[in-house]
Amino acid sequence: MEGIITLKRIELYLIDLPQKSTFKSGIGERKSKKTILVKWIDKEGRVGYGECSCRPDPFYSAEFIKASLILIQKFIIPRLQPSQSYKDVIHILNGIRGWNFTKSAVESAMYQVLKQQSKAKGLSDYLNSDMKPSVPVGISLGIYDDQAEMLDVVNKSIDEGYKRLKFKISPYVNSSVFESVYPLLSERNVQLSFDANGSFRGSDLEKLSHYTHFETHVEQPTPPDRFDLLLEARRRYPKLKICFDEEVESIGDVVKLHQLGLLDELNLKIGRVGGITSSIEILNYCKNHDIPCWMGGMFETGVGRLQNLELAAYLANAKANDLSPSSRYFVEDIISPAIEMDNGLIDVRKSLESNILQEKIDYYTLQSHEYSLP
Ligand code: OSB
Ligand code: MG
Repeated sequence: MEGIITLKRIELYLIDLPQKSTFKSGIGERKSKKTILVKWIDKEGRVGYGECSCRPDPFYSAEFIKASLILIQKFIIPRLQPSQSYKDVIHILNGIRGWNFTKSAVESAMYQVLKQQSKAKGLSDYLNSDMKPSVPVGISLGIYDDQAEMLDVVNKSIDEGYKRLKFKISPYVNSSVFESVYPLLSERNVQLSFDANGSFRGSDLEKLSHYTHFETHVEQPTPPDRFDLLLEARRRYPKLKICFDEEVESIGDVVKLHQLGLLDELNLKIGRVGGITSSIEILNYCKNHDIPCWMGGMFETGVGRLQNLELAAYLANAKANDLSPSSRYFVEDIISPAIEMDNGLIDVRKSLESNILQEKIDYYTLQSHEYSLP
């Protein structure tokens, strides 16, 4: 990304957006989405929003919402200038080790401003591809204690047109519950996949192998730093297909896992890899090496979701992205119109014309802060 960016004011919002229902995974339960919004206002009055989509606790990544707020206040804002190049800001952000979701929120806010400048190049220049008119959507489903309830959700999701159903799993989930789901999906040409969120350890590899029956990927089977367990699992169960999530935080992680022969597929989350610039580098690497890649999600509000959608629009071969419509998550979203899905597809142009509603942000704000530059 290139260009000069001015900065007049930064506003930070900690908001709490009520969810429609509770979501349970191997990580925990959640009933609402706490998130930080970064609002970048330049000297011309252009406005850009970015979302920090990490969790409110350190159970998915080391970052958590309230700490992100402190990082931005203490270590990012004091280093920003009234005028600087996009690359200068990336350099400042890269000087901070870790904190990818937080850095990504700042980059997205700045990127949304850059996009409004007439000389700015578009993503198609950086990704060497054209924007697709629509993107296919998959749904990420929590762990259900009740099988009848799960089947109900499965049937509903199929009827809504989702292209993929992704089930959260752990060593405590009995893989046989999916035997009845599998035919329902293949009958309707819907893809099945699993997400273990790193829950399988060395003694669970045999249990992990049960998922090879379903001829699909398991996302993040083992804890993020245990590629040794994956090499062992791969040796024992050659049919195991691995998709990475938590373990990939940078281009270096992608190259390492690819060179180890483990990277069958990548779930790319912009926040997890530290922002748009890093995502572009990773997407180009995946394209050059024929590694299937799709956009993941963190149950973002509309602000983060629009950013995910914008990148997803350049993934020519993704079968499904974790990009459910707003109505799946929230009682009401903070963008208008809300993101809608039609038969498993999201209309890119229409959605990207959505407006971010400051009055809704204010309504759901728990805390806000404002910083003006000279
Ligand atoms: O593992 O992909 C994950 C949400 C929060 C933390 C981790 C994950 C997820 C999802 C959400 O699966 C997918 C979505 O936003 O629809
Ligand atoms: Mg995942």
